[in-house]
Amino acid sequence: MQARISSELFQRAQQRIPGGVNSPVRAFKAVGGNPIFIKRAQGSRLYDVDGNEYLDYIGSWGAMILGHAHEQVTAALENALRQGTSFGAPTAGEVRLAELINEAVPSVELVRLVNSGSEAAMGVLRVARGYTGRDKIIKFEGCYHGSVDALLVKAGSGATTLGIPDSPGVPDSFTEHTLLAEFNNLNSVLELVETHPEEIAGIILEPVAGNMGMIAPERNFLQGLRDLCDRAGILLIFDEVMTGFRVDFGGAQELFNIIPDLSLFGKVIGGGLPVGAYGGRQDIMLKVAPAGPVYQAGTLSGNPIAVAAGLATLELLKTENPYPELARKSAWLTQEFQSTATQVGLPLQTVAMGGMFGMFFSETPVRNYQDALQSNTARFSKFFQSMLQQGIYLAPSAFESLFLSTAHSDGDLERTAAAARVAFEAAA
Ligand code: KE4
Repeated sequence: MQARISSELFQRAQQRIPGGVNSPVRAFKAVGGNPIFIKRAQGSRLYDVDGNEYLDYIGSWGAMILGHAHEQVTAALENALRQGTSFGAPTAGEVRLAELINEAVPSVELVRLVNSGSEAAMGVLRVARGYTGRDKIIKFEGCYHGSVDALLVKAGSGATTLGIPDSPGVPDSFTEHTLLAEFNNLNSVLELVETHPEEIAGIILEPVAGNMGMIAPERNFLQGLRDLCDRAGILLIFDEVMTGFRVDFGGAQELFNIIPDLSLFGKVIGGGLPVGAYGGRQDIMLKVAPAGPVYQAGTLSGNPIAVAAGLATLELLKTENPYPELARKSAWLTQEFQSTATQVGLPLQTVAMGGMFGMFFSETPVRNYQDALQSNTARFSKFFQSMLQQGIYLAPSAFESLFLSTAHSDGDLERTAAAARVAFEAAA
């Protein structure tokens, strides 16, 4: 596989950009080799600057659920561009997007648009604390909520990938109110709540963990959190930046029928442009300025171009309801991976939910962050490199999830399963 131009670009990039990339996980540090520079994308495929073609299972980390350069999303963008790109004033599109989010996720009675999932996490912490008058927040080891000081504590995704889950540069005083619990372990949460009565503003989690690899919530875990929050006057906060409009149109909260007090969104709701959002119960969100005193602002929040891409994406998801088909495809592919790995004698754990799926090279089920850290990342790297050489582009880290789009055909999946047979042999 030719990579001359990518290599030259990476050398140049490192002269002017830290690590040569604008987000750490893109640097391939965990899997070895240099990142590939992408020239264009269409449907389920990426095309790099050296003319190589890949089947894409990252989809811009989950945003591109309709595939790349979808004609209706592109048309909406072209139309919006002609009207101007940013006004710093309210537009009808923002109202429609807020209404659509509420239609899909009824628990989101009021929503504030921002520009990234990280910004949404900052906003949601502030309003949770402002509403309850309490300071502490419980998060879970391995869950990732963006590069937010107070939440870069045992954070997943790129922070774990690079071995810096607790980043330097975050003063202890910024994380003294951040309490850590173990995913799928209700007792670890109960202990914290009993130790800090009346002090905890919120419990924030990815309802399906997607940033320590993919880990599903076990039975009663989410309901247990809901009941605990109700008893202790704590706000339940679902970070659905990844799962929102990904595992189902109404997100994980619809799939598991658990209603949080506040939710975060990103990725899909921007259709590939920068959009994040936080929202939830009206009485809580009415605390957000200018309705209330909790301040949060953004020059490009609700940007008309980004909103146009998000609106086109959500309208298509609403009318097409691709989730059963996405679930069928992710289940088929993970079953293929599972049976092939078994034939090769490799212990593999897989999970699939709607348009996202995950895998761990592990003898035992992966229930939490510590289990994930025990998985065989060296074997994952060999698998990743073999798949890449065969034109299949997976997340360059064992601590990420994989994403399907409506553009992935059954033929794409069969090709991926065939490539995996070779890659499992290479990883054995
Ligand atoms: P952004 O600030 O990157 O838009 O969103 C942060 C975020 C918040 N919450 C969840 C559940 C997320 O998955 C993310 C971002 N996800 C990572 C992928 N694991 C983004 C990829 C990257 O960091 O480059």
